Amino acid sequence: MATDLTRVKPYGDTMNDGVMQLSFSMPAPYGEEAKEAARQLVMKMGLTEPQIYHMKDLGEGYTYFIVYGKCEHHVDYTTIQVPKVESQVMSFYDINHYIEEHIGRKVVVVGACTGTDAHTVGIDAIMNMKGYNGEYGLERYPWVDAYNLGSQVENDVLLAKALELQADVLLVSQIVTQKGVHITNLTELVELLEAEGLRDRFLLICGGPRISHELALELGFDAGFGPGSLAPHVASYFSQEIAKRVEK
Ligand code: B12
Repeated sequence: MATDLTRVKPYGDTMNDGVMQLSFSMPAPYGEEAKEAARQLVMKMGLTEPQIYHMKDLGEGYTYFIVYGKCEHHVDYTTIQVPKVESQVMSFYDINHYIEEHIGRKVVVVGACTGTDAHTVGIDAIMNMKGYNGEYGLERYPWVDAYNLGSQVENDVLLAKALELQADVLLVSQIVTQKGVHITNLTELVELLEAEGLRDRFLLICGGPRISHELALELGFDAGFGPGSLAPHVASYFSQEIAKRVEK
């Protein structure tokens, strides 16, 4: 039977049974009362027939749960529209050829993980010479001048360096999202650029495990890249976008 995409719901054993799995921790001491608390909570969330599949004592009055339950809701998949980066993804060789042909000079890219965030692996994956997951990073691209400033870079330091290097593109990585710190950092950068009258001077791109293109647009960035991003995704976008601006 064809799936009805206007009424999509989770399934576990059989289509449309609504079964889903949740995992969470609670500040409740491990035991039967904690189990019952988790069961009641899941029912309050609207799931029926909850089963505590797994629970583990996290120590010091905390318990971790994996719970199965039945979801009674469905969504209309056919009405969903999600903003996506629209550029055509090209290969390492095609991107360099494209920049040579359509821009005619090297693209200058300055990247950093900003604020107090010390996670370097994400920005390195995009920028480092050796690359990530089978793809070279931007430092390897002959038609890109890539400068990776590392982590814990303040927004004003990033901006000063970008101006000094005459950057075309700013790449901002945000991994830590506790208390919405990524939103604060990214918003502050946009506000700084706007205050200096420099917002349109750079193509502004952010990335991280909890960044989507939609969120990036909301925050005033030109594009956002989430988990699994690779250098060619980013380079295809910025080279095509800069070429559009050059051709105008
Ligand atoms: C390694 C690691 C560390 C290392 C970092 C070392 C280093 N040099 O980077 C160390 C031990 C230092 C560390 C410290 C901390 N960490 Co840590 N860490 C991790 C861990 C295990 C892996 C992160 C990683 O390297 N992922 C691999 C890379 C390749 O993936 P990625 O970052 O998502 O990047 C990809 C995309 O997101 C995207 N991308 C990322 N950036 C950008 C930028 C641009 C421009 C683009 C286009 C794309 C892009 O492309 C990348 C490639 O596909 C994660 C858990 C996890 N499994 O993710 C926790 C995690 C990120 N850490 C966490 C925390 C809480 C911390 C600490 C606060 C812990 C503490 N209490 O001290 C500190 C924070 C220190 C600080 N000031 O920032 C939490 C964050 C929770 C949250 N919601 O914010 C996580 C999720 C662990 C957890 N589940 O609690 N951490």
